[in-house]
Amino acid sequence: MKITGVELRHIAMPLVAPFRTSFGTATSREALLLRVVTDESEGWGECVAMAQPLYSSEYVDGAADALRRFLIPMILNQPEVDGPGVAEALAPVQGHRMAKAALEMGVLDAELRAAGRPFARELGATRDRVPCGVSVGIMDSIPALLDAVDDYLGQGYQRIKLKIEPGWDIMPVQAVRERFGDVLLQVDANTAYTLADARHLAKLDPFDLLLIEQPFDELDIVGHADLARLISTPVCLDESITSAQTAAAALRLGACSIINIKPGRVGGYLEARKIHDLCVANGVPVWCGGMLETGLGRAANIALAALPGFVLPGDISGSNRFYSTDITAPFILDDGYLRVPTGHGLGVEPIADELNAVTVATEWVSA
Ligand code: OSB
Ligand code: MG
Repeated sequence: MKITGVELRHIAMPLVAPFRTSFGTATSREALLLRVVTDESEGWGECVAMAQPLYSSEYVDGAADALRRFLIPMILNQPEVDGPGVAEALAPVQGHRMAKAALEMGVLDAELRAAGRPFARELGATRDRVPCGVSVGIMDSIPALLDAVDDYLGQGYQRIKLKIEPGWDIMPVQAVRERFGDVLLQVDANTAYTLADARHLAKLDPFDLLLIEQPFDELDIVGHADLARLISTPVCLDESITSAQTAAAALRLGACSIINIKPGRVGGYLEARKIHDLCVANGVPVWCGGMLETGLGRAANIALAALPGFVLPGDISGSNRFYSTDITAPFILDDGYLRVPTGHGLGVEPIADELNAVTVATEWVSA
């Protein structure tokens, strides 16, 4: 397969409600989509970098720059490209994993559409539906939080994740436990604490949480290993896990006992599968994280989450969790699950009118 060119589409989609985390409040999702055009087909990639470099060092305009100046030219130069060859071709560029992941996703989609093969089967999925969990942002009050959680449980979500930060941690967890009993519950700190908070975080122990996600800085692997010995809540890493190599190191050091796999964060769906395989081999549970994806990234995440090692519900929600109108046919929960797409490639594609309505800028990158 030969890549003819890649269209970069900057989009902005309003969120149904502000999404507050310890690193900021989002009211809209700015993102970058890639339409990869080949001599045989077209494929779609979605870059999960956010507008500002607050969750990770990557950000939308930086990813676009890396793609147009370095990454896309590197694959335009290749006489033959396939999905598995993308990471290898891009290896000379350091970092920029979210940008690389988006390009690999687009090439994989193009290749699989041309070959008539579904993304899920290609990755090794063994299930035809995945259980849905929802990530609940920091709220202004406990009653507002309880209303939100009540609504999500009513929609069928099987697991609740509460975003926490200093000043919004023990109380919201206690309130949700008291009101909703033994619902599957976990928390995500997005690096808001340090090891000095270990005794405070131990106050979460009585609440039987599934896990605490990324309490400390992404580089503080040793701190997480120390914390894991001081609290009974299992420690899960998100930001720290940037590759199969960092996953292996974190596991070896005892920094986590569960891993959140986000394909964008680790450089692509194929690296994500490697981490899945490593965790399965070591008996470590994994789950699929989310980055407020459009229907395109959502379709791919659902395919990945259908692999056998994804034994915990992911941050895999219906389109309406974040968007009143998605750019693809919407994903709608069915009894707390989402169906794995079965069409060729991602199995979904943008609806032209919806895509155009959210497009802020388009550029074409070719040889
Ligand atoms: O830390 O998991 C995170 C969203 C944006 C950036 C970081 C995170 C999140 C989420 C998941 O919590 C949101 C989703 O369901 O897509
Ligand atoms: Mg997280």
